[in-house]
Amino acid sequence: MDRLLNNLSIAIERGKENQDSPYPPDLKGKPGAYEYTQELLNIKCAPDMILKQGMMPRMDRIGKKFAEGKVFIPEILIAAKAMKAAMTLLKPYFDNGEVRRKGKVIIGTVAGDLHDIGKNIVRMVLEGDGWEVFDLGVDVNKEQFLATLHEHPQSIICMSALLTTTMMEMEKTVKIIKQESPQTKIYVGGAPLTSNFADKIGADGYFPDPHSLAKHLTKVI
Ligand code: B12
Repeated sequence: MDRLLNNLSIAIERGKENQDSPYPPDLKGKPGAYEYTQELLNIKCAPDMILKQGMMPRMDRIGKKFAEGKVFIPEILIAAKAMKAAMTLLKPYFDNGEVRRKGKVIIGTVAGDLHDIGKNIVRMVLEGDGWEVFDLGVDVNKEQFLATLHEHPQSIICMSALLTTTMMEMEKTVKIIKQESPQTKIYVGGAPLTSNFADKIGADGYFPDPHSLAKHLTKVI
């Protein structure tokens, strides 16, 4: 079992999705994250153990390296893709409550803004870190954030903005959410943002990258 868990974590770090995936070339034809996860489930390894020991540590390592500038966006996206392939097999166990998630996160790029590359990375890293994430996509207005919060009242909200003009939309969204639900935590990110800006608009924090957000969330839950 340990060998399979280790192989799974290597497949995730190296971005080997499944046996058919051509990348990385030196692992061509070899099993990937999907097959190792299936094998682990076949030998009755607990889904929770697969997530916590086979998947999360390596995603965490990649997140750290990314924050330190030692790996770049393609590596994160490739690893997240492998993680996603493996997660399709674990999803039924999450859905039936056999594996506990850390909590719920609602994420979106704010109204008027179509940039979603960074937001998608944040989503993938949080999913990989054990959160259930509701991704509302791009151009999300305050009413959409609020409506989803009504559906999932215990959620944390994460907003992304890449344009100086749409940063202002964040302010309006934070205001309306905090008016209705002052206890809801709201975190913001995106290249033009700063901690000062987050304070000014009443958000609970700004994080420059998904890893620092994930680390913070794990501390506060
Ligand atoms: C790719 C891109 C586009 C693509 C977007 C494709 C897509 N699907 O996202 C397209 C071509 C569509 C586009 C369009 C436009 N763009 Co553009 N775009 C960029 C570009 C080159 C890269 C952005 C990016 O993806 N970066 C990589 C990601 C990974 O980084 P990131 O988004 O910052 O995310 C990281 C962190 O910020 C953080 N993060 C992000 N969100 C969140 C959220 C939370 C909660 C947390 C914790 C962290 C976090 O984590 C991520 C990973 O570390 C930037 C320039 C640049 N170098 O940044 C310009 C840029 C953002 N665009 C710009 C502009 C002006 C536009 C347009 C208005 C251009 C035009 N005239 O049409 C339109 C606007 C469209 C719209 N309404 O949104 C300007 C913004 C200037 C400003 N100050 O407002 C920039 C800075 C370019 C420039 N130098 O002028 N763009």
